Amino acid sequence: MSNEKSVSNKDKASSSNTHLGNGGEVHQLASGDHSLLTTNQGVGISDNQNSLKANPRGPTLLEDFILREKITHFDHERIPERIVHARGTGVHGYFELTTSLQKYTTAKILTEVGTKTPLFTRISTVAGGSGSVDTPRDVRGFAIKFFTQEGNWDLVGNNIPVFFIQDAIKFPDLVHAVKMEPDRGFPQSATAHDTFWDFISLTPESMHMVMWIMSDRTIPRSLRMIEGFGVHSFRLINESGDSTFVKFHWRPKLGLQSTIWDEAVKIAGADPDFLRREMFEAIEAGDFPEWEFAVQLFTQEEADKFPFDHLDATKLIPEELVPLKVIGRMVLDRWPNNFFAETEQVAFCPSHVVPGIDFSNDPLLQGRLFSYLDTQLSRLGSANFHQIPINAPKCPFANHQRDGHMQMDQPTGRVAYEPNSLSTDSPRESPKGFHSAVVNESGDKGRVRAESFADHYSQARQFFISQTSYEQAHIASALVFELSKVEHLHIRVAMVAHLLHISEDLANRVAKGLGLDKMPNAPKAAAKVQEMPASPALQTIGKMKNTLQGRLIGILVADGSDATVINSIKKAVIKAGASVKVVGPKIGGAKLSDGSIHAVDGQLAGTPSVIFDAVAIILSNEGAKTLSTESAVIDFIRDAFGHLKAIAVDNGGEVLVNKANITADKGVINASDIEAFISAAKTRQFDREKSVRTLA
Ligand code: HDE
Repeated sequence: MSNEKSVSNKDKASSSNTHLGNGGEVHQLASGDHSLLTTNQGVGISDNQNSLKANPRGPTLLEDFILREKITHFDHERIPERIVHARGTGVHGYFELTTSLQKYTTAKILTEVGTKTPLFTRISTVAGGSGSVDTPRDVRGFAIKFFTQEGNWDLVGNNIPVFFIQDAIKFPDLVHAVKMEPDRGFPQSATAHDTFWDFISLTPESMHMVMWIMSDRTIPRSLRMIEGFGVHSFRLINESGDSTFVKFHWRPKLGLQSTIWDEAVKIAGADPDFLRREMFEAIEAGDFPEWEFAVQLFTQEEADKFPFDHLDATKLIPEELVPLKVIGRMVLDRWPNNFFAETEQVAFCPSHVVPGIDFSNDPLLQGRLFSYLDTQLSRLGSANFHQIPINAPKCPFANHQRDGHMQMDQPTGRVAYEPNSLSTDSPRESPKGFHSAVVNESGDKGRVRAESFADHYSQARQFFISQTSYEQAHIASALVFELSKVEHLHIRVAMVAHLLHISEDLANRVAKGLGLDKMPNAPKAAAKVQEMPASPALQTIGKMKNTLQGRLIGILVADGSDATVINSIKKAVIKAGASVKVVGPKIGGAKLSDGSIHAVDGQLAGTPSVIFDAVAIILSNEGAKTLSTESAVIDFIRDAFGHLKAIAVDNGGEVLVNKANITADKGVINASDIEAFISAAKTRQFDREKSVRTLA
């Protein structure tokens, strides 16, 4: 991070007096030093500070069309927020194919190696409103709109490869259960309440997803450090019309990284926009987030042999069974010009696919194919939402759909139908267009759940046994935390009963953590629980990268701090790929040992250690003495320690570490040993955890 605040690219680019036209081009309203402020009719405004009054102290006149236009527009500034995934961060970028899937599909985006396809990605939480915090325990939405040469392809996934339910008809109930309870209007953006766990305890098919949401996957450190999954099986269709099943995966270049739960809670207070800000700062700094794009390809015959049904969205296909094939990469490199116009108005629909890509029969996906188009009509208010610049295809598109609210196009000619003989150049159907896979469907119609969907516990068990012991403890503790917020005992008991099918050890730990006096009986399982081999690919810690890339180091300084030590730490960690922010008691800077004034990026009270991956406490003895009565400093150190971070200290720093009552371990390092600090800062001190909190 730079110490001098300069005008960012964003500041330079923004201009309140320009309007983006439909095609995205900028229209200057007027030339000269200052553009003329006008009404929406282009009438110049001479006074934007005072409304029109009958006399200087008299009533405001209805005649004031400038006031009325301005207030009316303001009154209508909001559109309905998304029912789920309301809180999101959007970024522009591109997709580049590195390996052709020509054998499997005709979709050019998956066959033309080297082509860069523009895209817009929106990463979101699910449960909270649009103004909710960034760091609740929640699934992250991972939605990508590819603007391909053959039309828009929306891959609307999550950062977890499975889902809560098997059938779309259950979605409104799931969402009503997780959202704020309707009588009291809380809790916001939290699963830790009765209605959520009541629904879950009565929905055994959710158990696999429950393991994932109770794991560290739902408390990511950065939006750049999460995976993405298309979740459902899709189909690819090739030139000969043959189809192959496919699952889509995104793997972050920076690896995975999660927070500690206590840290996530404290970040919510320190910086509600933490993840959005982190993404923004990375992009502004030119440190562009990148993901590998990978596929799992399999045939119907292979699928028939899987010990689960791949059409069931509560199941994943272990990488050991069908390996991932990396075929491309996504780079996010441009922050939107305007949050509302782009991030808010972007309208993802899983039904947006291009020729060569098709749907599977997954009943959850089938329901989604209806829902998203429908929701856009009420959110964006018009069937013409595809004309909004962020939603418009970047390839030519033409048909005979006409008129409607907020129509921006002016189609010419008398022909608005097909087939026709009156026009030679109006759009017509063509064999080059979209084809569905040819699939033979037969069987009895009915409201039924396939027998092959009956196994609700085997993959939940596989997930749990695949985790490191640290992660297992986090899952057990998250369950204890969440269920401790549930008021009804029978719900807590019912959940523990389900856990017995997943892992007796887990059930015991949670029961103990909840203080249950006796272990309930496990509910009857609809299918026998299968023993599946551990899959290390399901871990989070195992996918953490041993790197400082993407990590943020905080250096706490005060007047008198040693300039040489500070500068050498800064230099070394930046060289290793990290960013640095300096924290001090005063935003005006700190006068260091050599007399220089070092700029400060954050004032102590507003910049707790939770926002950093590792910290250095560099203080003179005098500085340490002055700060020793500041609870913010003690919290800074205690939290860094409690959140398993590396801490570098010089003599002054050590005084405060002692004052914070911390028993130093190998993650507390003398600031002179920069190499040791860098190596510890690349990870977390997971072994320390048992000394700082009781985990279940
Ligand atoms: Fe969604 N979901 N969803 N969902 N979903 C929406 O569409 C829905 C599901 C996902 O950044 C809504 O535009 C149903 C699975 C993401 O704008 C809505 C079902 C997965 C986003 C909707 C599901 C998702 C949404 C709300 C069960 C992962 C945010 C606003 C059949 C594969 C996209 C909107 C963005 C948003 C419906 C289940 C991912 C209401 C009915 C499974 C990432 O249409």
